[in-house]
Amino acid sequence: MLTIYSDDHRLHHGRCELIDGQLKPCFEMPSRADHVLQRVKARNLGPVLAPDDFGLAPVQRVHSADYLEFFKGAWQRWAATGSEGDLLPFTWPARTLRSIKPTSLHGEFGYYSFDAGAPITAGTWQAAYSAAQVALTAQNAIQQDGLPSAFALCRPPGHHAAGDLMGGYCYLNNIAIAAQAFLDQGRKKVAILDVDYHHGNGTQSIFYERSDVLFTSIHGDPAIEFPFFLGYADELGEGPGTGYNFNYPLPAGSDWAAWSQALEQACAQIQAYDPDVVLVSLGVDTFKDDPISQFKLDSPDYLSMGARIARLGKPTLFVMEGGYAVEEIGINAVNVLEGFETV
Ligand code: SP5
Ligand code: ZN
Repeated sequence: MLTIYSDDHRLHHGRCELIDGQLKPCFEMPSRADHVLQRVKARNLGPVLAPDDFGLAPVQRVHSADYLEFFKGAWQRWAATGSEGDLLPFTWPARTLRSIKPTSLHGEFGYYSFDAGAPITAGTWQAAYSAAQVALTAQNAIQQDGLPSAFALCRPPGHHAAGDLMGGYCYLNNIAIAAQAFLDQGRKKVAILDVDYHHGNGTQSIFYERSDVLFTSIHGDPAIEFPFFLGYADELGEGPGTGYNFNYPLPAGSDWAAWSQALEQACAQIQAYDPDVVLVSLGVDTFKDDPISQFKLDSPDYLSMGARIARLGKPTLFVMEGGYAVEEIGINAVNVLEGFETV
């Protein structure tokens, strides 16, 4: 399988996040991508190529112009104040407050984010821009070159980012940008399968009122798990999108037996939809030793996951999302890709 990868991910390295009442080093760190790349090479998965540059136009198909302008310019505004720490938001337009856009940097950051889990550093824009290009280049390999599958080794991840919101370690929604590119290049129906431990709230929201993108997600029950405020089973889409959104929230402690039942249901929906292409939000934070998650998948389970996805029989784009057990992230992610290739 072809892998697309850019070293630019290193330009994004947030210092700390608030977790269990403590400031800890960011779990979403550069070594994550290094371990995945190492494993891709160690297993001879296939060629590794740098991304092409498709510019901002395909990114603007998913993210609003004002959001992109804020994100692109935020660090300069922050640096101009003489500040050196990461730029972090701390006030959001929650209930009783107005969703208006203030003019100050921190006011605007609150407007364009939903948590404090997406720090902006000097290189965050460039890293996120390149991650989107990684996804677009892998998309292009399937769409233009006719490859049956490809792996976009994106970092930072993307599935929590909505059209004008960052959060949950995500800035640009790499998989949504790739899905929209398929549609803009003539595909009629695309299905997204989000297997990250966390609900893909950004991706869901971007396509919630549309029938040309089927969104399915298996994740920790939001009643007890981040992102808390989206990802419930009764969210089925809206307007023309009604019936094109399926969430499979699972309890803490879910193992492969429970998880794979949800996968069967998601796959049945995807099969019934009969998409032209399948895109997988590939998070491996479902792993039993993940430091921030509560599922119990083991490394061999990821081989089975990949094999099941392959049996959908569709061109498939894998897009890297979460996974924080850094030593095993490469083994688990590449197991999905190798399991896919055994079918
Ligand atoms: C892309 C992705 O996987 N983003 C995940 C963002 C999760 N941020 C909130 C983490 C809260 C974890 N709380 C667990 C406490 C463990 N003791
Ligand atoms: Zn996750």
